[in-house]
Amino acid sequence: MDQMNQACSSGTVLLRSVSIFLSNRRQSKQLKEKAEKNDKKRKGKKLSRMDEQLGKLQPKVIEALKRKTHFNKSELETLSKIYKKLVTNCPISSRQLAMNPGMAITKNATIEGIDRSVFRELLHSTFDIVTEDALMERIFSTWEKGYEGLPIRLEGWICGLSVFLKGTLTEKLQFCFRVYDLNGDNFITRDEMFALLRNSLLKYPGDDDETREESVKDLVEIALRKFDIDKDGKISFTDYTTAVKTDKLLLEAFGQILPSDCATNSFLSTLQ
Ligand SMILES: [Ca+2]
Ligand SMILES: [Ca+2]
Repeated sequence: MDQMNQACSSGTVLLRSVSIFLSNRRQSKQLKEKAEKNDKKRKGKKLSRMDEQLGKLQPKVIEALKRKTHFNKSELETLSKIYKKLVTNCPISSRQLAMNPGMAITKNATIEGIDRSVFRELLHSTFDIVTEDALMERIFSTWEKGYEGLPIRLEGWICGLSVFLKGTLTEKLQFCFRVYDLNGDNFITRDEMFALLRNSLLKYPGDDDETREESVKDLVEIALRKFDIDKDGKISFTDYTTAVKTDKLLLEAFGQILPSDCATNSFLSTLQ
């Protein structure tokens, strides 16, 4: 528990440093350029190592990410710098090793990435996502990571944010559907809807568990009437897409998992 608290508080500190970093970015960019000019004359080699640590992307990586995402060069560079601020060395458990046998890492190793406590804090404070833990966990595990159960690496961070902040409706539909399809069998079933909606239903004083369970069951049936276009008792991706295209508000019907427009715009404006 202590470890968890520690991880959470280090996450908060990191995020604070990110927001300071964002607000001072222009100023620090000027200072950095000045410093770079001076440094270049004296220690060229040391500087290139420093750039790496600051999250400067190689031109090849920038080109590849420009093709894969909706971000331009300067946005990619800033996102890379934010990544460097958020990154920690996360210990790799033997369970994670077993799940990813192809990985070239040794036992008791650590891997650089954004771990779940930092990620959750970011979703909450920067992207205005106020949702319960179970859904937060789903967002983390659905985020493009390359390897199951591991922290988010640079490319996954940027590709995930591209959908999150600038995604097309189709990209957002795919992301949300993957989050809501809890067991990954390509259908959102009654049980899954029940689990998702139970958590998001407010507890009213005087409501007992039985009444609440009944209300959730009613909600599930209402959701099925909206979404289950082919009437087979579960929601396929085609059902979901068809329903959302007729009513955009249905995109996050099973819990908020995307940033608000306001949070999106304010984050994107800091990247300019
Ligand atoms: Ca499912
Ligand atoms: Ca169906």
